[in-house]
Amino acid sequence: MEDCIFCKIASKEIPAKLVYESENVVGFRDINPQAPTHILVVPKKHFASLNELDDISLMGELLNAVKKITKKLEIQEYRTVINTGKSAGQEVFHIHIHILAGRDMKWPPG
Ligand code: DGP
Repeated sequence: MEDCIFCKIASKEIPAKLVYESENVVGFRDINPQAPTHILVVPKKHFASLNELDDISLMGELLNAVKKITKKLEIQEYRTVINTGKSAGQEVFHIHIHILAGRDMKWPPG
């Protein structure tokens, strides 16, 4: 999608620190990390949020990518977050799973 920053990262139009790539999914380091390790996992195809993502197989691929990335980075304890909608904290409207690790997490999240 035009003017979508994560579409541009997925297509390598703009650079990012990639940690994972498969046919349909990329994982890269967050530009503004909120933990010592902060990775974003996104589908290459544009879906604005979880509300628009209707491909069950791709949902599985995204979670599988989380498992592959955490295994590769030797992370055993981590938090995954999907912000859906503005009030939930979503700023980039291309669905992404945050992987946060390397510090103690609070619950409930703010
Ligand atoms: P969210 O608030 O859930 O929409 O998270 C968006 C995240 O995307 C936020 O943690 C910062 C990150 N981000 C925004 N723009 C860029 C970018 O150009 N490159 C990278 N690597 N991360 C970005």
